[in-house]
Amino acid sequence: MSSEEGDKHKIERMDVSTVIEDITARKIFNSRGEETLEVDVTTLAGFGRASAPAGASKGKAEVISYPQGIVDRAIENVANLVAPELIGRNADEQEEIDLLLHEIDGTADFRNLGGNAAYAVSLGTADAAAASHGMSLFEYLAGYFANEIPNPLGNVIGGGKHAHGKTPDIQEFLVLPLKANSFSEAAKANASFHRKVGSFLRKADKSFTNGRGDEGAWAPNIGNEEALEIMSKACEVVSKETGVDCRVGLDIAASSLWSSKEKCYVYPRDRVKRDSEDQIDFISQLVERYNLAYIEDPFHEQDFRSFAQLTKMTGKCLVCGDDLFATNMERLGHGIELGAANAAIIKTNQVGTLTDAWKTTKLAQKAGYTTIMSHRSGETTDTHIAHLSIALHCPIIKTGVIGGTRISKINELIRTEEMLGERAKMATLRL
Ligand code: 2PG
Ligand code: MG
Repeated sequence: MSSEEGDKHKIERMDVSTVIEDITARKIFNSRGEETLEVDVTTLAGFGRASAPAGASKGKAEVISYPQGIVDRAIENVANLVAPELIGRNADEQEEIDLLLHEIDGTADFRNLGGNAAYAVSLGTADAAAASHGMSLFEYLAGYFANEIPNPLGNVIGGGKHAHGKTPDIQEFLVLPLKANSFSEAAKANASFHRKVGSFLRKADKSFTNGRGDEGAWAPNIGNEEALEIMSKACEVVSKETGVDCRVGLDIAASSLWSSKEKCYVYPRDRVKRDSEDQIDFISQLVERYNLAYIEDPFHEQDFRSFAQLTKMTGKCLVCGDDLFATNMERLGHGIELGAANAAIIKTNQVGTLTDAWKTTKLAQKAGYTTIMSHRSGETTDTHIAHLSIALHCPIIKTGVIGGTRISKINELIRTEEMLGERAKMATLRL
């Protein structure tokens, strides 16, 4: 765009309260103590702020978080490239702002600007626009009738890349409370579940020190099946105690286990290697034996066909792509064609902007996929994904059970439920 056209564009919007007056980026820290970036967006009538999360088990198709891996470079880019372009524009025009971020970057994977810079600017802008209108983020994005609260999918036992030492090979053992009357009730069931599993672990291993992994999940010295037995037992007990039907889910994060050299999945803790066929058998048996409600990334991120095979075999269980789709429309489109899954993880920082995440979510929902708004293993106390889960009509939010950076999202949904009052409704799941 020529500078003349740009100025005209800016002037036309000068009388609006959502005109962007300032954009500032700074370095802060995430829950792992790693450097991350936070962006402030100031409009004439409001202020917005967003900080970027970070993955430990990242999909290869994700955008590049930072130019050459350097957070400072992304901060400089916001100051030198983004702010001059965006100041004077209207924060209400999300799609236009996000398109500009793509233009400024000029690559398909945000390698110049940094995907996390794009993320924080994109979300910070939406946050500022909402504040300028005196609205909460989800209402600003989706309107008055957005009233469905997601079901919380919570990490209870962790292993893989989220914990170290002799923890299970599978990255996440999750609980999904079904048929709760309210979000508060579901969150309470998850917290009881986490506590109960802690007490079972202490009984099973006297030397267990209450250690936890990146997302607040217990990080015990046990194998995969032992962890599943404990999860199952907790389901029985907690479902009875709370009246909420608790079910088990898994994030295998299988790309972390896949050895492209050996062409098999290597489970170091369990001392087992499984080729693709063995992996399909193993996973489908787990689904049946433990009545799993949810299975994420059971195969490595290039194996769309095994995903499709499992999806056909497992009936109602949600077979979900995270690293597989990387919130990327093209990859999801390919998956839909092949029938690779029936659920998709939505992580905005895997694609960079809110508009991109929104488009991928719509595509998934149009194909009948269950969409799951998700945190990353490295988080800040930001609460935006709580709002995005409602605004993008995701019936599930995956955001941990305990720990400050997880509870911040849970508590925001409790406040939102209270604010919606009688209009609040738990999203229904076909499970
Ligand atoms: C995942 C996520 C979040 P990470 O694999 O689903 O639980 O982990 O952010 O490390 O990719
Ligand atoms: Mg995952």
